[in-house]
Amino acid sequence: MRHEGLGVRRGCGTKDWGSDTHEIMTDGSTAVSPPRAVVFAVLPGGEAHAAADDEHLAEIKELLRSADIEWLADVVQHRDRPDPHAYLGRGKMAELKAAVKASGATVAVCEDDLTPGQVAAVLDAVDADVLDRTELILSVFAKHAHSLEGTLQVHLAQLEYELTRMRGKGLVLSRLGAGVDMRGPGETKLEVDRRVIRRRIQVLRQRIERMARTRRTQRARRLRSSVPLIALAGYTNAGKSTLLNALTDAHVPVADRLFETLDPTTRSFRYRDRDYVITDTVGFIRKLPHQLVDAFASTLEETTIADVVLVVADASLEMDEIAAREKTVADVLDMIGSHAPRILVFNKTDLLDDAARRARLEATYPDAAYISAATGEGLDELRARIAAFFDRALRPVRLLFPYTEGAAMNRLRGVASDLREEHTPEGVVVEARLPAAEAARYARFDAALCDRDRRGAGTGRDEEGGRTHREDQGEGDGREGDGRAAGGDAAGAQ
Ligand SMILES: Nc1nc2c(ncn2[C@@H]2O[C@H](COP(=O)(O)OP(=O)(O)OP(=O)(O)O)[C@@H](O)[C@H]2O)c(=O)[nH]1
Ligand SMILES: [Mg+2]
Repeated sequence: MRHEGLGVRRGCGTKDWGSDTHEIMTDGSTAVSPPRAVVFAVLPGGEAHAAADDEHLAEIKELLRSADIEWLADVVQHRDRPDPHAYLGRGKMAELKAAVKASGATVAVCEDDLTPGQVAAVLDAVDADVLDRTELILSVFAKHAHSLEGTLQVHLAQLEYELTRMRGKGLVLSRLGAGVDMRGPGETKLEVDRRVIRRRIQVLRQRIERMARTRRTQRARRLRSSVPLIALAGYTNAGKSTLLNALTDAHVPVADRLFETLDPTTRSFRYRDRDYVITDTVGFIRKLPHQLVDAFASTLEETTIADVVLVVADASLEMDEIAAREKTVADVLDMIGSHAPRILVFNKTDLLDDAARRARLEATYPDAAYISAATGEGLDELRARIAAFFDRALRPVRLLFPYTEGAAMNRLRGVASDLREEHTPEGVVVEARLPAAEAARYARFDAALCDRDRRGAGTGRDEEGGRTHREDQGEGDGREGDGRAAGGDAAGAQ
């Protein structure tokens, strides 16, 4: 049996650390088996409580599953804080070594982040690769990145993390430079490695920035169109993509594993004569590596420009866990500068078969929406709630469109609510409610103003009306006549 290393250096590398092990079969062929892990952790509390330990380790096991790494066993030490040098105490380290040996594990996975010194200490002790929490999360991201932008973003985050791990002495990445001695005068191997990584980081940042620019152009078009913008945010696996699919005709892949979605998807839906644009992005997790937040900054911007953020939460979890995840999500949203109002949406209510549980949840979160994206329960109420949110910002208007202004009139139909039309000899008189920005855009058609114009000189408005028409065509993104087309454009933002 031959084990292929999980990374460039054991426990730290730019590769997807969750690499498979190739077992050489008797007939000479190779069979791929997933890496096998022993998890180790320092948990608070003097005494061991198996149930509490399981709860603590549940998430790291989910991460392992999402990274296609098989969990074999765990070694837990109860103490206030980890050993600063080796993470585990001497006795527990021996236990970890024995567990790795006995189980045939190929990797020891730490529930928490490790310092470079602690990585070195564990590597010294066990005959296996070592991964810490951030590396594991990065490896899940690496597995699930499909688009070029997503792949580059994950790679950038990996390199950024790697750079922080290289402060320790002797943690050299021998693969860098492909064996060619790239040392400048007086440079150590470590300095060369740092220089090479920094250069790669710089190149990646430039490439990602170029892609982000395209996305921003598409986004600017959306912003200008004044269509209400909604962002989905929330803990990974809460059901954000399932909700996007349920509200729109999107077919974003959905799976019961963490960080299934990395690339943002934007779609539109129509409800009571109004279009809404909604974006699904990458999910959050406790201790989300800040390198990932940095690398995914342009993706996460979607959340910062929305008019409202739907914070999707999993209603089927324990109350403590729900509260902890809410805090994590709120913290990440604050960190990325998302200041839009938030509506808490509890999803997966179909899994709440205990009425008392549901009552307790509703009592704790009375302002939340309760839905099942899978069965459709509560979706109509959610749509109504979204509509009500935007309604509050609507202004009533009374406009007069001369019959020559058909295109501008059509464009209005895509953004107006409660629209009433009346045909008069002067043109179509429209009563409607509009978002503030749209109301300002149509101010020239104000019916009262038109009356006054007609009574006055009269010719000035024609000129102004002509300009308005051209502006509307220019900014309407070819949407005249069909508000839905706005969403079609926006959907182009991958
Ligand atoms: N029972 C039930 N399962 C649901 C519901 N909504 C989503 N799920 C399941 O929950 C899992 C995660 O759903 P996703 O939509 O991929 O979750 P997500 O929030 O987009 O997750 P990431 O993209 O990984 O952050 C999938 O297995 C879904 O089928 C629901 O209302 N009820
Ligand atoms: Mg998703």
